[in-house]
Amino acid sequence: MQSKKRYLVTSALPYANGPLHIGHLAGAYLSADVYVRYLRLLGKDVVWVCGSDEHGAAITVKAMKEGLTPREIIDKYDAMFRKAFDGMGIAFDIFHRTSEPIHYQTSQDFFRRLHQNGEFEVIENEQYFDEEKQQFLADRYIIGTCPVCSNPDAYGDQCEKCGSSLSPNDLKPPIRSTLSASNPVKKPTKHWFLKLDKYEGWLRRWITEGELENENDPKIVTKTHNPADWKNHVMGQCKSWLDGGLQPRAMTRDLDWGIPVPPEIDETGSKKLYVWLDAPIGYISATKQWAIDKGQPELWKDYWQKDDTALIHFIGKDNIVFHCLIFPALLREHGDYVLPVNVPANQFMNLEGRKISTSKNWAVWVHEYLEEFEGKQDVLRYNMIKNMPELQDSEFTWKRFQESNNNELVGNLANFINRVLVLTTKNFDGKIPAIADGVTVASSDNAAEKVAPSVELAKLQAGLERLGDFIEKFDFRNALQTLMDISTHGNQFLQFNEPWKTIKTDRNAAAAALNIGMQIVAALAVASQPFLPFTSARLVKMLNIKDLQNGDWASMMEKLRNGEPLITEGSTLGEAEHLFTRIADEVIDAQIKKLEMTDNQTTGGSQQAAVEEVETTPQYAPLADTITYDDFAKMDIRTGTVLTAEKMPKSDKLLKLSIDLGFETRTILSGIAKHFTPEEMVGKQVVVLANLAPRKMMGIESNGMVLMAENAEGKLGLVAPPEGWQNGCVVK
Ligand code: B3M
Ligand code: ZN
Repeated sequence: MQSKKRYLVTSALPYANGPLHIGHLAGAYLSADVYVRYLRLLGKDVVWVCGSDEHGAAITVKAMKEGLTPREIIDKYDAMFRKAFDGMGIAFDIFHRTSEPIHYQTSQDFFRRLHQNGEFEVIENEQYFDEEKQQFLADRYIIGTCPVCSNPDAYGDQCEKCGSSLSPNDLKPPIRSTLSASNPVKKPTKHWFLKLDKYEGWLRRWITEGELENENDPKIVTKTHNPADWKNHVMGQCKSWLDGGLQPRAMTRDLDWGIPVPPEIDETGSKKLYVWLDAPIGYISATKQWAIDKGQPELWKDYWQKDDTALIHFIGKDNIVFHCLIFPALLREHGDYVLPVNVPANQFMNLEGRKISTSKNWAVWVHEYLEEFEGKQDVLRYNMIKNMPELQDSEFTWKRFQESNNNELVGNLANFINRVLVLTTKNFDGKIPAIADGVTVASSDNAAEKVAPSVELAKLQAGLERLGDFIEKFDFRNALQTLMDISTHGNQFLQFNEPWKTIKTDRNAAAAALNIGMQIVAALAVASQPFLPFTSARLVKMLNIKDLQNGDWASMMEKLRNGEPLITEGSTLGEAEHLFTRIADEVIDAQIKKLEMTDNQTTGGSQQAAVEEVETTPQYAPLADTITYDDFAKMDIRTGTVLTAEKMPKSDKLLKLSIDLGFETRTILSGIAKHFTPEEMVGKQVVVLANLAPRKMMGIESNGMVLMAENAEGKLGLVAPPEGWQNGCVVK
């Protein structure tokens, strides 16, 4: 956990040019919501800001399309955002707007200060100009061929097909204007460029080593963060940008819509601030507004200017360079601002095998979900968190949505809670029963064993600690799994004790089992809140305990550490109701049909189109650092055949393989148990890194590594030698 005094959490400001879809939720919002809710329950000082991003060509393009003014567009989508976030229980401290006067002022002041500090270089260069429309073209208005994936319809700022960030000069011909049918020409224009190249040195040291030199005295170095805490794909993108060499970057644009460059700096009066300059400053103006609303207008400074603040940016992977390089450079060169301690960017969530696409209407829209699945916000939240694209792109499918609702939320969580509550209500008059002498648990050989209640409470404590650790590491998927494991344990405990039977034969035993069951339910009421806040609130009512407050997680852990119960005997329960209900096939089929219909309208409905899109839009891991041939030649890679394969006891990841390398037989432990059964592996030809230093895992020495290819979904495939090749051949 960050040992900082206070937290400032930001979520990417969504462009107010379209409604929210599940990809947004899974990216920068639900992740931050889980994190912030948890911090609040720990009693931490945290402010979470967000707002609408209302400038840039993203807005004007949409306005043109809908035949509305930019103002009408931003008002429309800003209002929709507020409703959708609110409906999903995404609880920012403030949701602001970049069209607010306080934001104009903050952004212009920021620009002025950078100008005074001499951080800009005014450069005249050639830019695309639409002669028919008599205007310079924003990057978004220029279309050409993507240099990375050859998509012929890439925009001048980004290719929506492969996600690469681009600039107009990267595009290959034919270059087109979206404003008219004409081909744009290049014309000189003048802009203010941030000297990013000058900051490369400190940016690299800061990001990759977590060290920041004092600007006046380079001998004074501050430790800022542990680089190992940053996600690999985030670090990888930063390094590849740094290795590519940073270039000066224009911070102004020739546009009608946007924040004017301060008039005393731009004598033409026509230049606007680059949207990627003003948008992240939106985090600052949002914090200012939050402080004003709180009646303490100076309070924002604590969060932005004091070193004991942990600033954390939640974003999607397409925004990494702006949050890890450009905005930090702006903050530091402006002076008086903290830098982020982490930027836990998520990757993208796909939908039913294809990239989510607003323009093609291939999406699950949050406002529609809220209408069609009334009261089921937590089902979507559960699904999104379970499939959060934390390290890799992930996928949402309606079938899996249904399965996880029916099997996990109904079958596990709701079932456990309902059984405990109903049995207690029925047999103990709705009051938490007492434990007379110990509780019965399963011993290691599954026999009944009587233990002190504190033994069960200690298990609960350990589970909750594990859960919290996962959240602190931004590993929300495993955190959610741990929550469900606690519920699974509760079900197993009930099943073992069978209080519905013992109530007739041994009332004390039934009482003890239900008391422990209630402790687990009480823990779930708190621990589910970051993930399933609506469920948690209902559970609180059913338990008849007071509404959750900041710090409740901390006091829960304190009680457990002291061996005290979370809910005391004799307290009266509220009324039990079902927390989740099954979702029928028809409901799911209707959603799938709805998607197929948009598909028909936009692509002519061919299944082939769907397949093609997946196949042509793979996501690539960032390229590793360059090595020399000598580095490569150090590796001794051989062909081999798997002779035996078995599961390692107590491990769900490892398979123990014996592999014939021709000249000898090796034992290798391979982390592939989730991908291959032992039976599948026996007889397979494989490629082995044969001179890897031996490593002991779970008491067994592993001698080498079996090579695998990993695809975008995280699936592993064997790398195989040509069929029938003998074992022991050198791969080079
Ligand atoms: N509006 C891009 C996006 O919506 C952009 C984020 C701004 S964060 C300061 O993905
Ligand atoms: Zn591309």
